[in-house]
Amino acid sequence: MSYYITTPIYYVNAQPHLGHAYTTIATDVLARHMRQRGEDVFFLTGTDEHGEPVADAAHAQGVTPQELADRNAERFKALVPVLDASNDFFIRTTDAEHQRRVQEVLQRVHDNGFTYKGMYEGWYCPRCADFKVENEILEGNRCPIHEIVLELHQEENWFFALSAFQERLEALYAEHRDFVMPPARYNEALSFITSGLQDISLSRKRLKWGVTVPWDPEHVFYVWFDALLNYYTALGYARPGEDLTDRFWPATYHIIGKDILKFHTVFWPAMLMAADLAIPHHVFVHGFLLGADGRKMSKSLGNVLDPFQVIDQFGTDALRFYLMRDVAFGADGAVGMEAVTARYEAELANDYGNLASRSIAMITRYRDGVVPDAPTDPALAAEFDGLCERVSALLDRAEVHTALEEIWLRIRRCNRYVEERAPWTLARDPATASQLDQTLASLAEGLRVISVLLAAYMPTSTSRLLDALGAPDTSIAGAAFAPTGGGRTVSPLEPLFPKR
Ligand code: ME8
Repeated sequence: MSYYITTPIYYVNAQPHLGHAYTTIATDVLARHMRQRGEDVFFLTGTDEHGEPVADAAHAQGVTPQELADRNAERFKALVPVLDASNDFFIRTTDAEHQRRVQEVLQRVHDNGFTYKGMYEGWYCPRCADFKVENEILEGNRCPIHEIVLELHQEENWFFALSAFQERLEALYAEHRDFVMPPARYNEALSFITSGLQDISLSRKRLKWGVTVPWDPEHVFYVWFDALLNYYTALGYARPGEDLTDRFWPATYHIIGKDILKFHTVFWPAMLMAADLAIPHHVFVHGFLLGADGRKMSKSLGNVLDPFQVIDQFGTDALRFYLMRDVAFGADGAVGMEAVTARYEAELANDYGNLASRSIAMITRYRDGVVPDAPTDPALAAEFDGLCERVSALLDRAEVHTALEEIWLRIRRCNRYVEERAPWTLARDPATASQLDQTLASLAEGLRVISVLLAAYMPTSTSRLLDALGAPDTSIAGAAFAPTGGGRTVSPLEPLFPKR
């Protein structure tokens, strides 16, 4: 089965920050998990480089928009391997191939009769690249986000006939209740639609930094149309000489933050309908990471969690784990360095790291480093019954947080098992040798299954551990608890999560 998953493409007028890392990591967990299941996966991320904010930022810095885009796109590109994200392609909307395909698709929208020329007058925020409607405008005609004074713009635009898609969008939502997830976001998007759709600007005349409108070259496309199409255009040129569109379109999942819901759940499917293209299966909308004080993260409030600092201190796996563990996927959540440290110590070092090191140490000490080829304990095996299926089903719905909790419960169960069985006591009496064999075989097996399931979350640590267990295979078929220990030889393991 093909599985095509995307992150938003990030604006190059700012620096990469934790919010970007969060979406990219969650998307990567899903992509890696699906690869473990043997699915045909394509994972896309990239940068959004056109539009007024970029042109303005470049102007302020005395460089061309292309120079600014080139410089900042590199920063976003460099972040991907730092996060250990396994994307298959990195798209930049300034790629010539992307721009050509944007023109092709939107020409079709035009030919299909869904565009018209009109006069637009409204209050415009250049930083948002957005016209504000009445109920959004702050006192003194200011932008609700940037608080700068809005500009009254009157200009000739091409319009996209969004209102023509009211009924088809309502039908889409009625037939596909999981088009937008989680359900609260589905309701939000649907109520936006049912409250009545207005046509939207498709082009800008004043601006030069964008994709030229092919049927009216004095205009460039409004940046959101150019940006959304990245999900489609990338498949056409990600692999030189090969067109992946038929193999991967429509996308399985767009993972986005709640700030860009309207664009992905209303404008985007309408645009695809207008171009006779298939609609993606799901848009998963996650919440916002907040400062530890529960307020919006901002440098001036001093409550920003810096992903690079977490990585320097605790490692990439710890950042990935922390973000998937501490914030329910879909909800807002406060994050901070104290919580990172607490989870690192209690859960990574103590729960998982300790289970790994003591299991391997006991196999080494009591059985010369060989996992006994003895029957595993049916009581412990029962605790793993259906686990792989449950985790898979949760990740089918992009529930990265709940799936991780399922896995963690088994880590805690295995630690209790060690205490219950007290292998150090069993080792003292030759009469309990077979019980010790069973205990060690069961622990090795539990640890192996857990690590296969955790591999999508923490690829580096799990791979070290699985290598030490002599069982490096991470395919999902291996996530079933085996009836015997297997007789594999273990090797020494440096602490996975050393004290910091
Ligand atoms: O909106 N918490 O780009 P952008 C969680 N270019 N996620 C956050 C976050 C936070 N505090 N802050 C940002 C754009 N994000 C457009 C998208 S797509 C066709 C075009 C994440 O650089 C989250 O995924 O502002 C959010 O949707 C995205 O970054 C916005 O990135």
